[in-house]
Amino acid sequence: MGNIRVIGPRGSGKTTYLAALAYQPIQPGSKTKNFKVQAINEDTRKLAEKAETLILEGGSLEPTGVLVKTIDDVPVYSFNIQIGTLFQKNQNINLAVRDYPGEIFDELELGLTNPIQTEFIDECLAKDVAGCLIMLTEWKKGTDRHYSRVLQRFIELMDNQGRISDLRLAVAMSKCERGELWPGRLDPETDLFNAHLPKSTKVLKEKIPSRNLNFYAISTFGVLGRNNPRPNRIEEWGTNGRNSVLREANRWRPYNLIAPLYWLSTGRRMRNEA
Ligand SMILES: Nc1nc2c(ncn2[C@@H]2O[C@H](COP(=O)(O)OP(=O)(O)OP(=O)(O)O)[C@@H](O)[C@H]2O)c(=O)[nH]1
Ligand SMILES: [Mg+2]
Repeated sequence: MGNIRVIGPRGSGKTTYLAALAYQPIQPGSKTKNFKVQAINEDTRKLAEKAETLILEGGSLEPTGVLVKTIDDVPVYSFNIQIGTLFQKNQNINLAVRDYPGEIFDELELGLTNPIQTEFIDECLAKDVAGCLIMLTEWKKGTDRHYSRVLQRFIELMDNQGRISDLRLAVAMSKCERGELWPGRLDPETDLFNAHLPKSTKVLKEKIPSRNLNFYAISTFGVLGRNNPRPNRIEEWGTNGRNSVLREANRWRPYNLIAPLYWLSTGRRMRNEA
């Protein structure tokens, strides 16, 4: 079931998110871990290894292939996710996710110019794609305008391909362990998107039917503990908060990695983690 695409600007945490999914860190203190992820192809297993050798050691993954020439140079990760919910036991979701470099997304604002962008769009909007996870990350002044233009363009392209009414969009604020954002995770639509990215939110809500649009907060790094909301990350010096690494590997507990994928592929909502 369900091809899903993960898109979003440079540095929004897409590859790290996929690596965490592939690696699945043990979740200390979690009694409700009700999913199991299995890496299916070789690329995914390698990514899981990177999570283990790099993220756990306090490193940052490389930005994804700036030099890619065609879409085939962009890795596809595939996962099998088994989810048990309260009412349905062990549903299987097969996910094939292509890990695009963020610049393709950022450059949408400029209009489609090069062949790789055309391929990217064709692939994101193909009929067999159930939905896109759009990871956004900035929320300071000025970003909303950029995001809203990119999204406007993306929606135009969805329309051209006849996907306006049958492509789900899960719009997520990544790295939501950041202090200013963390409380907003409980109602991301209101407290993250309406509050910080009002233009972008409006563009989405105007054009996408509400049944196909959902807002999420995600943090691959998470916080230090259930009752300890300090971010489990250290900012890398000189990157203006853009790059971070994990702070305490043995307390690694990502927040909300699965809920958006579950909804994207089934159309059913899963309870967000608290
Ligand atoms: N604070 C915080 N930083 C994160 C999180 N996830 C990833 N990062 C950091 O964000 C930076 C960018 O992460 P990537 O996963 O490379 O981002 P990307 O979206 O794949 O970027 P491109 O491949 O360049 O498009 C790295 O320094 C990561 O360690 C998170 O949950 N919280
Ligand atoms: Mg990447």
